[in-house]
Amino acid sequence: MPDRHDLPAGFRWGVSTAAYQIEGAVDEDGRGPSVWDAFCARPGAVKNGDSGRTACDHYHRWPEDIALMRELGLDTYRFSLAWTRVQPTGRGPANPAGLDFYDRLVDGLLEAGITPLPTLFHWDLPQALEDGGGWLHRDTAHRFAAYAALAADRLGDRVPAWITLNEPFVHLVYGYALGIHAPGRALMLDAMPAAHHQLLGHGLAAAELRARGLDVLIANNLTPVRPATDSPADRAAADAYDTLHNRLFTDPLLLGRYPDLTAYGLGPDPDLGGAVRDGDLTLIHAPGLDGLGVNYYNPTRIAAPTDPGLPFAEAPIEGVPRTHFGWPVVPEGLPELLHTLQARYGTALPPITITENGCSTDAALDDAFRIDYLTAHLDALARATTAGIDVRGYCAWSLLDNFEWAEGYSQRFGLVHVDFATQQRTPRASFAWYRDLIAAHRAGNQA
Ligand code: IFM
Repeated sequence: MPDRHDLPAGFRWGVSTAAYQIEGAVDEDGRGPSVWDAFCARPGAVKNGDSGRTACDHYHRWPEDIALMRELGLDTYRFSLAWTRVQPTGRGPANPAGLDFYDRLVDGLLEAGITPLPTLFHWDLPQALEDGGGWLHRDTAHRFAAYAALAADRLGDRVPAWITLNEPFVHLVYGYALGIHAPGRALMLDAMPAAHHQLLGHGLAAAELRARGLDVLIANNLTPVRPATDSPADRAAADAYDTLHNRLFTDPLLLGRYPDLTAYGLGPDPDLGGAVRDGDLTLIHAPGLDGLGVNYYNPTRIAAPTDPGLPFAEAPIEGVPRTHFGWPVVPEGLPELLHTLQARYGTALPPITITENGCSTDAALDDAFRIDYLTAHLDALARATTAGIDVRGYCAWSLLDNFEWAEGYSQRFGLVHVDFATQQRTPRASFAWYRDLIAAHRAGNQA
């Protein structure tokens, strides 16, 4: 049975983070407010009233964090740029001091032998753009492309590949449909224009990146969807959920069309609340993708709806371990998902990078749970690559304990423990495990 040591030669090892979750320094060097600054200020929005105001203070401690990455022996560091450092209001000329930070970070990474893999948007929209409608408003897509161009102009000489958006599905549903993430809008299906405008922003930004000779990826949260039973009603509900979670973003990107959203009352050829205009799907599809980022955490079990407003209901997954967050641990869901993508998209599927995978644990340094979690997922991934799925790399979520959005600092995903009172970083047992795995895999492939 293949295991993690059988991942292909040249496989690239990494970790992932995101700007608002680690940087802190929200008022420094001209950074403007983002939707997450505003959301955290709303009473009751984030557990314990936490915010990313200081987070891991990575803005000042990045040399120490790069030293940790160097010790891990990483090939890749996936991080995100805070749009409001580059453009404090989301429009207009670049703020040089904001770009200087990423310039230093990129140089530091390269000096440590680590390839920077930036994400342009990991949910921290400039508040000024949100005030004008945010992703519900078409102009935000054009603003995003202009920001991408500014970032690429400054960093593109050293950064070969860029991820446009992180998890547009989660941003759509949590941020615009349910309101449990910033910007905190609870619009349910009226949120659909925010799906289309994110994709349009991706397409326009991708064209800017391509014009500069840069590679383009997008990262989404994907999940294998399992019907709760074999009944026709549960299977239909699972199909409906799969369409929303997995196909709403991936079909336009890879096939140039939206999936049939009849189950949501939006029709077989949906215009997403009137947002889709002639030529948009070409703009989204035409730039092509050099890679698909897959963020995998768990499968989803779906039953027939109990709430008449939605065509599905989530059912619990029983009999498996659970992370500190309560998420089910199902490593075989990862190859299941990758085989589904392969079957669904065939030759349209670009090479895959696992851009996030990991678990939250308690604060302990001895995180055997995380080691078991990562081992099982990487073993499962190796079964998929051995079966012919083209996966080029893996980024563990996350390097550091960090600000876990609405959960504040209560969920710790780090290979490295962070004491948020002192900012002391202490590598956990999983850190040494990951370092040794990377070294062993590399040595095995050099032999
Ligand atoms: O922390 C998040 C990250 O920002 C996006 N993907 C899932 C992670 C864990 O919830």
